[in-house]
Parts: sequence; structure tokens; C-alpha cells
Amino acid sequence: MNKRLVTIQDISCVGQCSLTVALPIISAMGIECCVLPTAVLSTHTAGFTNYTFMDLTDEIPRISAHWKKEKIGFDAIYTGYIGSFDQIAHISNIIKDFWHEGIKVVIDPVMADKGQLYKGFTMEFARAMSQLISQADVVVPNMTEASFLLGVDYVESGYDKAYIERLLRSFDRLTTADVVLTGVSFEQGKLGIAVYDRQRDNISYYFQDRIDVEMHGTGDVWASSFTGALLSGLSLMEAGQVAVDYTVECIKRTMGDKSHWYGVKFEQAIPYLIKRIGLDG
Ligand code: PXL
Repeated sequence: MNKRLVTIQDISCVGQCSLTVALPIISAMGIECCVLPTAVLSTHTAGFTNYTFMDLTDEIPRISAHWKKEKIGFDAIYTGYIGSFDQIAHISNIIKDFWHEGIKVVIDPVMADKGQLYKGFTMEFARAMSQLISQADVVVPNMTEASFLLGVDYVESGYDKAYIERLLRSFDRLTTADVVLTGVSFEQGKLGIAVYDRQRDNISYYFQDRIDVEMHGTGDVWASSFTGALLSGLSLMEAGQVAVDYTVECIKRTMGDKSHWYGVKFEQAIPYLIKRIGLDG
């Protein structure tokens, strides 16, 4: 059955993140991937300087109004990097306008990592994002984003399962969504996800061996493959595992090439991803 998704985030023309990652990955997974670009940048903002930026905020309601008129509907809405309060307000309206029974709204609250907000993001923005996630079915923050959404101090390491479970259950006051927390680590050599399945009232974990390199765009690779896997019918945990394993494959294919510092070579691992979700036969 054809599934149609719309992803709402910027297009960074060079840099292997946001739309240039979501569109190919989700399409390769056999899902029709419509796009709603929120801005056009010449590159992403992490490591490049003097990048161009064209804001498309005013186009967002015009584009969605046209879709409404054409009676276009979606099986899922997946949001990533969002640049402003106005964009959050438009996206909130789109989720209301396009909502129907069975739609999956996946919100990746892209705004921070390693204890720090990304360039241009503020605490007020984090508060607005914490309101937007009330409209989600699944939220996929990293540890830093979870802390900003909940208004608690970021803890880098040394926490235990009880801490993670408290953190996940704190989302109950913001949203009824399932939460998949990324970047969880209880021991130095392992890194993975904590999956809070609200319907089953269950929290479970999945880890891979930690690869000691930092690479841009891995959050978007993870979230795109997770969303594609979820929409393909995998459970929350299965989708999370596929996304972790695919992200690791992408990192392995990029390591050792010092010139490739701005993203991961996710394209080369697409055959692996397709095989994992059983679409290769
Ligand atoms: O990968 C998230 C992302 C998306 N879009 C832009 C970014 C970043 C991360 O820095 O700069 C423009």
C-alpha cells in the first residue's frame, strides 16, 4: 500500500542533513516523501561560515492551503529543524488541519546537542517546542533536547536507568506521545536509545558499541530512517533499532575520510537499510 509522508524542515543545499537526508532515505524505504522546505541555506550551520539563508516562513501556509484545496492528505507528518516561532505556529496549524485518525506525527525537536543549544536557538524557542510536542504521536529528542524541553539540567554521564525513566515519564506533562530518547549511555563503550512505549507503559533500551567520533547529520539520518521504518509497519522498538544500526553503518562508511567532516555517507549504506526492512527482494 502506498504511504505518503510530508517532512517539514529546511533544505541545506550542501551538508547532508535535514531535507537532503530525509528525502532520499524515506523514498528509498518505499514511502512517498513530500517536502515542505522551511528555509534554503547554502550549507548547514555547524562548521560552515558565511552560509546563505533564505527564510520561507511565509510560503508555509500558502503551500499547505494549496494542498488542502487539492484534497491532499498524508499518512505521516515528520518535522525536523525548525527555525522560528512563526514556523512552529504554522506547523501547529498544519498538524491540526491535516489530522485524521491513524496519522502519525513524528516530531524531532532539533535544537541542541552535547548540553548546548544550536546557533540561533533560545530557551524561549525550547519552550515553544515543548508546546508543539503536545501534538505529536512520537517525539525523538536527544538527551540535550529532552533536558531543554523539560526545563531540567543536562546530565552528560553517570546517570542510571532510574534517571532515564524519570526523565521519560516527565514527558507525561507535555505530551501523550511515545518518546524515543537518543544518545543514552550507561557505560562508556555503549551508546543507544531508550524507548518509552506509552500504550504498553513500557521503557526498553537498545545499544550498539560506541564509535568515538562526532559526525554531523547523524540525528537526521537516525530520525529519517526511524520514521520510514515506523511507517513501514515496524514497532517503535524495531524502528529504533533499524535506525541505530543504519546510523552506525553510515558512520563506519565515513570514518577515516578526514575531508568528509560535514556529514555522513548515508547514501552508501542505503542498500543495507533496504535489506534490513525487507524491501530488497
Ligand atoms: O542536522 C540538523 C540541522 C538541520 N538544518 C540546519 C542545521 C542543522 C544542524 O546544525 O544547521 C540548517
